[in-house]
Amino acid sequence: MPAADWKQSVVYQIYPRSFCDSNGDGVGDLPGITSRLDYLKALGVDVVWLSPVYRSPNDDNGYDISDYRAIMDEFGTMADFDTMLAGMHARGIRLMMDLVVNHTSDEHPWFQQARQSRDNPYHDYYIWRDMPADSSLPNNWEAAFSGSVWEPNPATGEYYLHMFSKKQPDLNWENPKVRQEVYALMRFWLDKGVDGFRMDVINMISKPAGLPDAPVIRAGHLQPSFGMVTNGPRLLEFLREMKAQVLDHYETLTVGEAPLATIQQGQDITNVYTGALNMLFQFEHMDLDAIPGDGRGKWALKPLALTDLKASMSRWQDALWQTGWNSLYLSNHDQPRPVSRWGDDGVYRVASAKMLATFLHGLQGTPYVYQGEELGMTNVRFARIEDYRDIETLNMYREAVQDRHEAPAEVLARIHVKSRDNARTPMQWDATAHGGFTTGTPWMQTNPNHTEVNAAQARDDADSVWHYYRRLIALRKQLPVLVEGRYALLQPEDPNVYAYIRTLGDEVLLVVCNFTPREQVFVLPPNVAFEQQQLLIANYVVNAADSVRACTLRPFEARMLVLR
Ligand code: TEU
Ligand code: CA
Repeated sequence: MPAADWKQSVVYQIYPRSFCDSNGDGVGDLPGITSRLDYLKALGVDVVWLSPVYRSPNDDNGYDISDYRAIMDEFGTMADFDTMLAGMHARGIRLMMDLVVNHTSDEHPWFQQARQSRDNPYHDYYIWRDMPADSSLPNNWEAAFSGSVWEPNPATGEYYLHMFSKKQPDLNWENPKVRQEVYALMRFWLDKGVDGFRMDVINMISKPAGLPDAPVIRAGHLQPSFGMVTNGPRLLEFLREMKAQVLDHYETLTVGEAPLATIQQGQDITNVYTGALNMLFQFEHMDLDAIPGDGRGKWALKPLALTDLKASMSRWQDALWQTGWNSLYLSNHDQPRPVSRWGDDGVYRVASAKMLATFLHGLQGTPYVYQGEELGMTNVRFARIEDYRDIETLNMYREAVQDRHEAPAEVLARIHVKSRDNARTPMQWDATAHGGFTTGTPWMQTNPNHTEVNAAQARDDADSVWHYYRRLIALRKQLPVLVEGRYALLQPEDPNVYAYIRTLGDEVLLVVCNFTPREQVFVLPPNVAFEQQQLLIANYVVNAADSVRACTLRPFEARMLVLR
């Protein structure tokens, strides 16, 4: 896709299981999405990222695929898919499918074959190690959803590698047949008219030779291992091959999910001349409210320091300037709701949701809106672990309570803050039962606050978070400075207010965001000279005479202005 137009794009992520149920079985589906395309059109987004809808036993809600060319029965048929895609294109909305090829489901025919014998032609599609007589593990790697990454396969007397659940065996990308299989299934969807891919944990596909032990950072045998596989020796080679053999032959938009991505990796992979993908999802800002190096990972909670967020976002804004391109996101189906995480989901829910959107959409890159974010949907605090569904959450709870004998209430409190299920409660369309998501019983309970927080209410209220997102998204289409302007941080040490400028020629865009529930005084540094100020958008009524040179910001107040 010519850079010119996707650089103005705003992407909307749909988590199909929780978006809209059309047939009352309590599970979202493709006809449900099709029935809501006018909602997306009205919001103004022009690209949809659709989380996986392929055939899957749903061990990890679709990120465990058993047939890459078939639609999961619960979500509908291929005809439903074609109707949805045609509906999107008719509204000028493009579709990015989720490409999950670091691993397959263990129910995929490739793995079903591979696990039968060592000389099965599919055996080398996966990663195996001999299982010694004492069953000792090949290395000390812990899987993402707890436990070892190695699962026994008695039929061949081996272990197979799975970085995620044991029903998600990793593919062996060293095997050229595996790569050709992936390129062929990408062409299948691109030939159907799909416009690009979000690529799941794509920086994990090249494993280090010898699969050496991970550094020991905590007691016990198993150690966090993501860092061992997220920058493999042949990663760039594989991605460049994918580009040459597939992406270059179509107009595509691509974003690679890259846990633990470094600035160097971001520059290498998104470099417009020598890279392979349009942008990456890097996670630096997503880890800022976890204690670094703590063996409990994201569950080791610590408050966000705004100066850390400024430093991280500024590093990526500066590093990819004019060479690569950033993705901009605060939430997705793996992260808690931003307004609960970094805003205030009580009295300042609306103001802080708008502030976080202003902060994010003012930056250089492609903004992503995760379903419900445009309504200011919040985290859910289910009282019982039985109400949770996410494999990562349930495995963590079981291990913490049963193996480490931690107090269930304490573990549940951490789940309330960081569980992926916070993002996966059904979409809140209206104030009726189950938020109008289904006429049946939802696969997961709807957040009880759907009676206040819902799309119908938001669209009727011109001052809602929804209409604020609609205006922000429209600005990106109107203002070249928002797309091309050079980013510069102001007052890096201020722990309460995040202010930055974007400059394009003699046009300066100023974004000022109060990240606190208290009033804050803001004084513009004298080196930001201007004669006129034009307010573009703000989440409070601002008196036109109120100069941004020095002003008092109300709780979570945000302003975006053009200075000339
Ligand atoms: O997520 C990869 C990933 O980094 C997450 O596992 C993340 O670390 C974790 O969820 C944070 O809590 C991708 C998909 O987005 C995720 O839904 C899948 O579970 C995972 O890959 C495996 O496919
Ligand atoms: Ca359904």
